[in-house]
Amino acid sequence: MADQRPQGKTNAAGGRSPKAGGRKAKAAKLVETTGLRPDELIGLLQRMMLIREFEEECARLYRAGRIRGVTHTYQGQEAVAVGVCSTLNVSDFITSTHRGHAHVIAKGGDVNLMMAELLGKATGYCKGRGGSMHIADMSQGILGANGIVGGGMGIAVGAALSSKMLGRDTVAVCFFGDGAMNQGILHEVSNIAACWNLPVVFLCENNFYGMSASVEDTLACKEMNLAGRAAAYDIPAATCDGMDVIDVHLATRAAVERARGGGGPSYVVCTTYRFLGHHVGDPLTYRDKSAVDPWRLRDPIPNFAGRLVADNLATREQVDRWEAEAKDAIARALAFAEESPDPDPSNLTEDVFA
Ligand SMILES: Cc1ncc(C[n+]2csc(CCOP(=O)(O)OP(=O)(O)O)c2C)c(N)n1
Ligand SMILES: [Mg+2]
Repeated sequence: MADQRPQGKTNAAGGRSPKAGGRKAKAAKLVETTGLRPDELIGLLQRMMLIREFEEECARLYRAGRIRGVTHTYQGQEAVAVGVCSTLNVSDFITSTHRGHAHVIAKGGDVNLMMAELLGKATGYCKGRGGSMHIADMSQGILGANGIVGGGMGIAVGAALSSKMLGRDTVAVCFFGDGAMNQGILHEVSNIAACWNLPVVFLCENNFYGMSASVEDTLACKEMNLAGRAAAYDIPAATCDGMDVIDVHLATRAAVERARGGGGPSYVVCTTYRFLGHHVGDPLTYRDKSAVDPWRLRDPIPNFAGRLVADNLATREQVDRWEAEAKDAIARALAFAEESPDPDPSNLTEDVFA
């Protein structure tokens, strides 16, 4: 599991050729194999494109000194956020991480309010006071990004407990990384979630690194993959291809349906890769420069676009147009943020509870 080469399914043409990667038979049956409508499948691609454009803009703004603090972007991992959140209802909950812009966008967050928050504007999600790692939107079940690694775990299990106590059928999905797998709280919440049969999905994004520490160096039991840990709590687990939005959707859907049906918690581990550094300013000295190349060939966006085209669900022209629309939406979000007022210093002590 410590092997960082992507397993199979590589489309050497970067998704441009429908025949590449042995995908054709499956691609021709996307509607049939997923049960999703064509517009829902197209929506997956459009949402991944919107996330990519948002993150590219964030990186530009950070490098230009216009976003302060640290910005962790998500390029390469889009299929995870979108595949997971496409299985959820508005009333379901997610908890997110320090790398959380994509989770928010995929769950229905507003890119205008996000961009305003990143630029520290009064119209932002947290009135410009929180920044990248504190975005939350209760109206969409987004219980918050979190600068504490593993910080969302207890919150997600609390949300799942509330669902159960209130007799609701809502599910909580807890996003976290391979690094967070080693946080102590995961042991505590996994155990209690299993004992109390809570409707929660522990969703691990294995991008092979926690900052500069590789999974290879930090996973004690090499024989057991990350999902194998779930066995200690008698929790069912699945590992899926985190570069394939459909694989993520199907694996998560099974876990969400189990939770909603009273079947209790699950682990889902998505194998993925971050194309860029831990944060935008990371010089990436710990990772071989060429290590990203095979993963870029598996870029979830052009690959899924290629599958939609191969399946006659989209044309190349439509794909290009959707990409342009995503760029436009982010340009509008930036304009909204730029035109928004700065916070008023006289309000500084508002929303301070202690
Ligand atoms: C409790 C805690 N310990 C350490 C850190 C510093 N830190 C920030 S991100 C990170 C790595 C997290 O790795 P992973 O969970 O794999 O997520 P990824 O960054 O790969 O998305 C660390 C150690 C922190 N923010 N919180
Ligand atoms: Mg990681």
